[in-house]
Amino acid sequence: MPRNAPSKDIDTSNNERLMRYLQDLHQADHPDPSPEHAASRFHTGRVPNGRQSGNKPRLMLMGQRRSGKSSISGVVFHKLPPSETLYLETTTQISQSSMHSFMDFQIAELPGHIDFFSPDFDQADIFGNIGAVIWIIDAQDQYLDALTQLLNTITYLAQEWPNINVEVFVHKVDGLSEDFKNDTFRDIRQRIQDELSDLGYDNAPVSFHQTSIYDHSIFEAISKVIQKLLPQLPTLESLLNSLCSSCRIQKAYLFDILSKIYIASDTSPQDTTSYEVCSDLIDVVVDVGEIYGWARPPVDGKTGDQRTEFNNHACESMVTMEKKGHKYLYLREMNSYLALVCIMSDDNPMERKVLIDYNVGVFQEALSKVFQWK
Ligand SMILES: Nc1nc2c(ncn2[C@@H]2O[C@H](COP(=O)(O)OP(=O)(O)OP(=O)(O)O)[C@@H](O)[C@H]2O)c(=O)[nH]1
Ligand SMILES: [Mg+2]
Repeated sequence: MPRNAPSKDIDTSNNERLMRYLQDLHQADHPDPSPEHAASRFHTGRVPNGRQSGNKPRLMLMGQRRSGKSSISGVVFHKLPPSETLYLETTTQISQSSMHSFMDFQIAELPGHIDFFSPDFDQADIFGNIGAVIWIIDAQDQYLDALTQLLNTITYLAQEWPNINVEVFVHKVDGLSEDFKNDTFRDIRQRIQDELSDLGYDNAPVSFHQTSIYDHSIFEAISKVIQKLLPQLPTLESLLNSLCSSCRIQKAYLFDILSKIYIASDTSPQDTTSYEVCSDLIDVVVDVGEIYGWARPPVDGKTGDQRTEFNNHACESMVTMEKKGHKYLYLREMNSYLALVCIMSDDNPMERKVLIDYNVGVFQEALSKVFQWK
């Protein structure tokens, strides 16, 4: 489907607005620390560690034995079916794996029995270029010992590696009743926060998530962990907000197709169902694409596999609209690795398809500039 030419009812001022966001890109990477800039709407959180890790989000999984570290890494990054994690063997050494997708995610597992405080370990080697430590707590087991270890790790990291985010996954919540799950989560969070404030670490960068490999929660939690490591996040959020308001989109996600991690979404409140439904749509499109897909035509002499592939004709035609309840889902590939997936509200978006196509095209162009691809 060829790119639609702008018509008179198209919001062309949007283009200028998007370009203005992009002009602030250098600031998104290096924010001005002065108070008036600190509150800038281009920055939603702490400036992450993306730069020094060469824009490769590097994660370290930690936690007690059998807490589920290898399972998480297998399910999220290697497409291991959750039921097969039952047969995983104990990890004995620090193991590293990576996934080559839109970004090269890198994930390492530090086995529970390894004491990284011991002088035998080169801590700089382990933590030197890590963006986030994900600490897994088995919510189905006794967790008091794990909390003590977690506290030691947080205080150590806060002193030695203050740029590392600590993400606590209260894991295996699938086996718990709704009430017990929430009580356990609150109890763990409260204990850690109380201890940290007693020790004077109120501002330690610690976040908590409820996860399970048997549903979407693990993908959603990892998405949030990775987003914090992306220097481009505030810009992407602004672009998605702008797209949502110009096309009356309820919720928009930018997904990494292979891993189903979303690297950004607009900043309106979200619920897990929205993520689930969008992520399922990707599965459907990928499956259908495998059966009925076609080889991407070369663009300017480049093959469809190259990451610089933006605006080719194939991704223009990857549009799916689906009615589900009162909502419409819209998916369009941005390049071979990224897809924009949106939930639209009740009125039929087919009626303003031209407007949506045009604005999504502008968004796609903006993306290519954010990631400096041609
Ligand atoms: N119910 C449930 N079980 C899980 C979940 N995640 C992992 N498990 C199970 O937990 C057990 C241990 O998982 P592993 O991934 O081997 O744990 P680990 O932390 O790597 O263990 P070590 O390498 O021995 O330190 C396996 O039997 C998994 O099937 C989950 O979300 N829910
Ligand atoms: Mg393991």
